[in-house]
Amino acid sequence: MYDWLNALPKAELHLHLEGSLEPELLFALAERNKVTLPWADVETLRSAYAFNNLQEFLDLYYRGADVLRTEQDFYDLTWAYLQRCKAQNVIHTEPFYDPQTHTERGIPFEAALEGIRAALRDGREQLGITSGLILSFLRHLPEEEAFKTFEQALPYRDAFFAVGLDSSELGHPPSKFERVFQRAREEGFLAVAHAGEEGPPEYIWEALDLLKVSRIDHGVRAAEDPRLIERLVDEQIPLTVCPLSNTKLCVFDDMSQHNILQLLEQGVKVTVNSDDPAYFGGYVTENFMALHEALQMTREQAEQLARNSLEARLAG
Ligand code: ES4
Ligand code: ZN
Repeated sequence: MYDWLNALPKAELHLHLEGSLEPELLFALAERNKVTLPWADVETLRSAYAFNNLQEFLDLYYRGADVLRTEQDFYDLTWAYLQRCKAQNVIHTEPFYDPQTHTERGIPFEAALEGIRAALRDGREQLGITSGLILSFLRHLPEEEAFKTFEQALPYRDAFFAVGLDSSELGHPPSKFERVFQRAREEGFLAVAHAGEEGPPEYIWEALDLLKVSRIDHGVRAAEDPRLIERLVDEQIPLTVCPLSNTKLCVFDDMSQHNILQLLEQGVKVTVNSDDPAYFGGYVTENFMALHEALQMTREQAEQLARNSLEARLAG
């Protein structure tokens, strides 16, 4: 089944480039940049990948991202991810990156964006993988900081096609970013947002009505609101669901509790994605495989999920 799932042509629509930083590359970059790490070795770091909630994960994710310093580092990170795409027949990807994770540490805005852009271009030319980059705002920071980040990005407007919203969800509703998203849309960018991962269905309504997003990232808590499900089905609004992420961050106690196949059978346009594969135990194929093992996902369901991912593309 693994090989069959791996061979399905797929698009990945929910992937944080910083979350694809494997421990081996993290240690290599730390050495290259003379960064001292709090973990003795790769195994010690891997053993720290146990989380009770989103915030515990984010604390480690931001700590890990500190080894990313130069344009070459961002190139190497993105290129390594694209190699994984190639190996799993991911023919199209729309990754996020968080500029503020890096500018807050004094890394020049251009270093991250130029390194990522160059790798995505080489991915198109050398691997045949199409892509579009999503510039994502950190929602735990003030809207004013998101505005500054967007203004910094405008001179590089050809490098990304959409804005996104991620980081700590609870207490930071989409409404906090209504104005910066309006500005981005006026400049011609599409919008997506994480909503309904840990946050309530109301946050999904806000993302749709106030931020006017084209997709919802996660969105699994929509299941608590029948009217919202009806809307998602009527308007065929895609959800970028991340099964291994949801179990690693205790959104569901166990994969057998995951609701993605129920949403699929209700007619919601759900897709399968890896989120932060280096931290959550696998790339897209491993996420499909987990659904097969825990939920007896059929080949027909897998084909529908893969088809949904291709249909939910927004870039290219
Ligand atoms: C994230 Cl799983 C998740 N949720 C929200 N923000 C994130 N940034 C990276 N991974
Ligand atoms: Zn995410």
